[in-house]
Amino acid sequence: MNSLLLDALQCKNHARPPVWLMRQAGRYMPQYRSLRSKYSFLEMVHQPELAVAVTHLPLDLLDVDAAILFCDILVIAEAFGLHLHFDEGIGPIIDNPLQTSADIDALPTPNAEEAFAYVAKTIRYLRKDLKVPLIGFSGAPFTLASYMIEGRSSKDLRKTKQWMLKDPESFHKLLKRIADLVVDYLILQINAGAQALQIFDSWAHTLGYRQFNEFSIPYLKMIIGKLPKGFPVIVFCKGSSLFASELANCGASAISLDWNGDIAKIRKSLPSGIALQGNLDPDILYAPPSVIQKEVTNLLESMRGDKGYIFNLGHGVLPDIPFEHVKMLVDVVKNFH
Ligand code: 1CP
Repeated sequence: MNSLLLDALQCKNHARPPVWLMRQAGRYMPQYRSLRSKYSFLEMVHQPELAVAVTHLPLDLLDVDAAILFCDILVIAEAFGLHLHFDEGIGPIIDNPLQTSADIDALPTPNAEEAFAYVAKTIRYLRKDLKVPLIGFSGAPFTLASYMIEGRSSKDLRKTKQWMLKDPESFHKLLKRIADLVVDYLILQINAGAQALQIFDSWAHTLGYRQFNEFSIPYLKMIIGKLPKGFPVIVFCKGSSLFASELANCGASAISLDWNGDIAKIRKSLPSGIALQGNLDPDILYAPPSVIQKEVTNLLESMRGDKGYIFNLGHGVLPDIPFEHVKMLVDVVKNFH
């Protein structure tokens, strides 16, 4: 059993850093595209046999040090009865986004065991033969609320921020409703066999410092506080280089850093005992192999000897990155001495 990731999450890894990548299973892989030509994205998420097969792709093709459950953060919105689909070239679309505080009051209280039985099944199948740790995950309340309000990807979250600023009370009510379901969902994943969890507050970087501390951090804290004590949790947001010290106080074992900050410098500013994951600019993977090799090596050198360092990108692998470039990145990390 490869325990590099779990060791690093405890800041006890004496070997080379573990490597896995956000969106390691995705469209940049010819094998993923081939499966995707037969099934919709949500079919692949909902059918445990398919989700297991896709989770395995990066293990078989890249030999990364961790598996991440193949699913999506937006299954939480779906469980709340919102009608979710993924359209070619657009991404996620919710046909009935939240528009008024009455819509929040009308949300059902989903039973996680029923709503996510397919996720538990996928995790149980995976754990039967995985040789690397399995990471489960969820979106964080602020990011999930933003999709539930915007109804699709948005760069500035204008509707969400207007709602948050005009009617903070009902916005908090929504965040709390989401947080409660996220807790049940993550506990279901732990009980099914997830060995670490990552919480994605991807769009929290749209918030200013005070709003981040009001609308993101308390919910991360609340969620992590309700998980079994000491269970390894990684928190990610874009903006994490800026908000690292706040994130270090929310009870997580690790912070996944975006690519804007100098990870070694950030390491020095944080209390000991917190692991750090990241933070190569995902666009570096467009560069020629010699540049990728140099950038990956520089990052590894800057964290040399750090017992709590996990190699990853600062955000997900982009769909049009050449597969061989990703393979090379993983090989460079695995051959680092
Ligand atoms: O068309 C396709 O084939 C689907 C592409 C795809 C994939 C492979 C989507 C649509 N989601 C996923 C899988 C996924 N999403 C994983 C699986 C495991 C892995 O990493 O290999 C994970 C962890 C996610 C998480 C996720 N989904 C996030 C958080 C991470 C991040 O990127 O910030 C977000 C924001 C989503 C929403 C989402 N899902 C898919 C799209 C296109 C989007 C929208 C992204 C956006 O708004 O820009």
